Amino acid sequence: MARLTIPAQELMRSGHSACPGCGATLVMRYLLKGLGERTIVTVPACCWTVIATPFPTTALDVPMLDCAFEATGASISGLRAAADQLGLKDVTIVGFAGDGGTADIGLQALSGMLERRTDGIYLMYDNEAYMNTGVQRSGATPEGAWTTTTPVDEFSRGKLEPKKDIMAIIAAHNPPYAATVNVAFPEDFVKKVEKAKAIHGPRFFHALAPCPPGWRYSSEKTIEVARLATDTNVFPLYEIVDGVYHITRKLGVAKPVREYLQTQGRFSHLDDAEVAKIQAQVDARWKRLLALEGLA
Ligand SMILES: Cc1ncc(C[n+]2csc(CCOP(=O)(O)OP(=O)(O)O)c2C)c(N)n1
Ligand code: SF4
Ligand SMILES: [Mg+2]
Repeated sequence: MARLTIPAQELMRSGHSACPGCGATLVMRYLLKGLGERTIVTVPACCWTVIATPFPTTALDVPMLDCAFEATGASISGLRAAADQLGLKDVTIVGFAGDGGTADIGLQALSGMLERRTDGIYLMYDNEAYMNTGVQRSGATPEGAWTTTTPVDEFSRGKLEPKKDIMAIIAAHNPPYAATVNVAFPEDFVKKVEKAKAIHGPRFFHALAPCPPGWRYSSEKTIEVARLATDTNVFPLYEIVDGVYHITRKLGVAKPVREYLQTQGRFSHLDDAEVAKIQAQVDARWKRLLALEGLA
């Protein structure tokens, strides 16, 4: 049965500099609730470097290192080696990076960390674009979405290419644990983090992080948008434990993808045919996931 409470301890403070309704702040909050205070966080260039550290303050009650945009995976490995040298065996090292810093420029360092079997956690918070620099498309931006570099005009209909499947890339490295998490389902989120914390080796989270200004919706709707992402099967919740897939939220009948798309201005230009195409893609991905689960 799903647990109905999450740890009360707050390791992320109020007074940070995120936009109202920022999903990425909730991602950090729930991650740290699951990991506890014996944690060191490394963060590359992204919204979160700005959120956490408006000088001379910090929004975190754990140590945080700023690393280069492309270097999160290497930074996790380095911190792990340093912690081991100092005898800090009980400290969890976690990299906290955006989709641009993970699925694009940081992919090589992430792959290296996974291949070296570094004992650390990598979380990609996915707001589906380069938000900190002004909503440019990333490899994780979904097909059809408006961004400032995938405009909607007489030449273009938003992003023309499909979203990169980061979980498939991670799965190909055979880590002991990988999971998707969503801020609309905090019990599921924290439970997965606690489970990952108890495992050794490279672990990965793909976290959905709705972004009001980038996705063009009103800031009080973050949880509604996030919940719809999962309940339409756009962002399924699942874990992969030693190669075995397990879907952690399954509705009898998923909601139509249109319900999710219409909450956000970045999709407001889509016509019926384009929505039907996205629905078909979501259905195909869900079917593939069910098949992967069935392999267990
Ligand atoms: C090598 C390098 N190139 C470009 C930048 C500029 N830059 C800083 S943050 C950022 C976007 C990060 O996007 P993402 O990782 O998705 O995080 P988000 O801003 O969306 O939170 C870019 C391009 C940089 N800091 N370093
Ligand atoms: S731009 Fe988006 S991800 Fe960045 S702080 Fe604002 S809401 Fe959060
Ligand atoms: Mg991003």
